[in-house]
Amino acid sequence: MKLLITGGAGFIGSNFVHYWLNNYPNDDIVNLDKLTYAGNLETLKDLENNPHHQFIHGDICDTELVNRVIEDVDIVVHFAAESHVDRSILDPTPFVKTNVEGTLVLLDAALKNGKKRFHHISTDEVFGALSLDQNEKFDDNTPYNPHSPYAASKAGSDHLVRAYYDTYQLPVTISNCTNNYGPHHFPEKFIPLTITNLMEGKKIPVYGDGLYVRDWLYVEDHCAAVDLILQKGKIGKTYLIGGMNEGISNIEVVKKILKLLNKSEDSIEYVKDRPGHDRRYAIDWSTIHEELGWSPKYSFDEALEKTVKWFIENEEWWKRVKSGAYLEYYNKQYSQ
Ligand code: NAD
Ligand code: TDX
Repeated sequence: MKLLITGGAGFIGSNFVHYWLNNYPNDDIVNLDKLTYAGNLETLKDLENNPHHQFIHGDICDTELVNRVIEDVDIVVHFAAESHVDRSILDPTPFVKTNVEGTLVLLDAALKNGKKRFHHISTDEVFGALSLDQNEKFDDNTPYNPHSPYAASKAGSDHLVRAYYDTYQLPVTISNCTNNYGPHHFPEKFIPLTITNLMEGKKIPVYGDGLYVRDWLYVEDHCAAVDLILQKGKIGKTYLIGGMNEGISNIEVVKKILKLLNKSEDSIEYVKDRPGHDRRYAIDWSTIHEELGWSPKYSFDEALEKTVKWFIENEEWWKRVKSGAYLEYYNKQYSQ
């Protein structure tokens, strides 16, 4: 089987490429990635001589290129996106371009090249926010209510994918997943930023009161869920994927990492809140559990420890990421 993976040099895409080639070493992967600030070829170094992995440096908005690379693949797994909420607040334009227009280019190419099987990777942020004082979760019936430009652009892409199924019968599936964490996570996101800042002796910028809640899922568990959807998922269906740790606030996450790294709470610095900050996310993943037999393998404490260990052992990787272009953005984001 031959897969087109978009965004396979980013955090989840690169984990998925490695997951797939470990589990299905005879399959072929074409990895199309624009290498924005978030794409990192160093993450794919170990695959340089693997004849089953072909990297193509290119933009999913490039219609001609996309039509060329999609021609002989069996499945498209679409990860490529602008993915950081704070960046979308500073400038929404690239989010609409890549997340909405880029998805449309891919869908159209998938349709015109023989109705390719298409899996779209999306997020729980399309559903908006839950409150702290209720136990409810996002489920299969939750309506879309995105708040950030990032979430709105992902919602737009989800609607387009569904429209290509309803209108043209393109064989699609969609997954909306909660916050991932794990190896090769770009250190602008909360967990890797916290770990690497502590390792550098810097403060941890905690937004607002720090009581925001995310439903964290180890990236390998996300990859396994997508694998099952590709193998057994019902065409036209959306699957919700989530973690096992509802209720853990950002400040509790920080405290767990402080403990793992043997650091004191003096490193915590409360900073200006994110505008439109969603209070809580939590996903009811009972459908994918009952229908496809998926459940997360890792507890939060176990996989957080694994993640911290990975960052300790791979200092060279994240130090190179944190230098150069990344610092320019970092200073702009935290200058107040
Ligand atoms: P990331 O920012 O780490 O990686 C995105 C990758 O896409 C990068 O390699 C980048 O170079 C590439 N890319 C960006 N624009 C492109 C374009 N126009 N053409 C080709 N490639 C382009 O993102 P991530 O965290 O790995 O997220 C991957 C996907 O998963 C995204 O669709 C995101 O919305 C979704 N998602 C992420 C999370 C999470 O917690 N990170 C949770 C749920 C869903
Ligand atoms: O410096 C920070 N301080 C802080 O308190 C940063 C970067 C974040 N935070 C908070 C904001 C959130 O409540 O931590 C929480 C997690 O923030 P992010 O890592 O930016 O993730 P989030 O905004 O929740 O979105 C992530 O999960 C869903 C991914 O970036 C998205 O791509 C995915 O769709």
